[in-house]
Amino acid sequence: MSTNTLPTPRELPAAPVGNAATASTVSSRLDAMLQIRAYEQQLIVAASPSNPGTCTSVGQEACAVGVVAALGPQDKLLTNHRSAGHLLARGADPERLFAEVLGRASGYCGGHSGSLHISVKALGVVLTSTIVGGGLSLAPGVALAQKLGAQPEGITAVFFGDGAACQGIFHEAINLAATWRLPILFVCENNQWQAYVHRRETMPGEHVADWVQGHGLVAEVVDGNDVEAVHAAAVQAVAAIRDSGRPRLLELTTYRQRGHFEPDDQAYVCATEHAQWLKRDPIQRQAERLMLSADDLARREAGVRGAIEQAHAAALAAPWPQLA
Ligand SMILES: Cc1ncc(C[n+]2csc(CCOP(=O)(O)OP(=O)(O)O)c2C)c(N)n1
Ligand SMILES: [Mg+2]
Repeated sequence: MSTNTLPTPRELPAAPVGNAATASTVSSRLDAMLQIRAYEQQLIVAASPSNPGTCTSVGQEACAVGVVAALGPQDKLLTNHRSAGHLLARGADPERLFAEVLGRASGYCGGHSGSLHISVKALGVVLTSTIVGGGLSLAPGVALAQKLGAQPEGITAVFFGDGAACQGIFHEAINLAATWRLPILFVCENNQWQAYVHRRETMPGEHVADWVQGHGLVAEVVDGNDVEAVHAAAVQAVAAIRDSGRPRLLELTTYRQRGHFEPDDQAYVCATEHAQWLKRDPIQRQAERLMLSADDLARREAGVRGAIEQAHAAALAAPWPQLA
């Protein structure tokens, strides 16, 4: 982890052991990632066949858990089409998320959103945007409202992908945030893929963080598959934004383990690169940090999976919305 130094994913160091986090927070962050993984696996296996199109964040759970845990209740959050992890990390109820995806009345948006447009006012989740860069277009407005309104102590966190960063709106949002001194945490989950296109084909270098220095933003590249590294960087960035009122960018280097959406056979993916990234799985690394045996991890996974299966079953039994 270093400011604006740009290691390639394969050069990133192994997860540090014995950092400032206590064993119980390390353990609870593992559980939070397991919950996201179990929720998305349940969607893949049980929900997606009849509701195709879901975009999962399998392999990117550390980004969601590490960043969202650094935010306070007064902060706002905007997310993109891979939003389940961000929502669950923010405390969303898996049953209501399933209900939303399944079009049930008890879903967070009354079943009208599906997975791609969820907002949860009570959690400060302003928007899930399926329009790539949609969150970036709105984040300056949300942060300006916070700054001028009743929440001057709040900040806005906006999650977006490397593909969104290749759009013009990214540069507009960064420009406005820097010029107007808006309290925004830009979180780029650089997962190497932009739908079916590898980021090598659309980016001049490996990292988005390089592009914002001209606007005077502090930008940091972090190992996005190490939840403790992500969390430490996010805590620091959030504190600096609150203190200075100025925006910052975190670029989380990670990998989309599954396809663009479900189903997707990933025939276009390089098997070697995919295999290398599987070895950097964020859940596995956190389990290693806790020195869990394979059996211990399997037991924890099973416990989380049981709760997720129950949530899915309850959502399936929930009523459909009334037609107006
Ligand atoms: C404005 C716009 N253009 C294209 C699309 C189709 N599309 C959906 S996701 C996506 C890739 C986005 O890549 P990235 O921002 O890196 O996010 P990731 O899917 O990797 O999480 C594309 C091209 C869209 N939804 N909106
Ligand atoms: Mg991407």
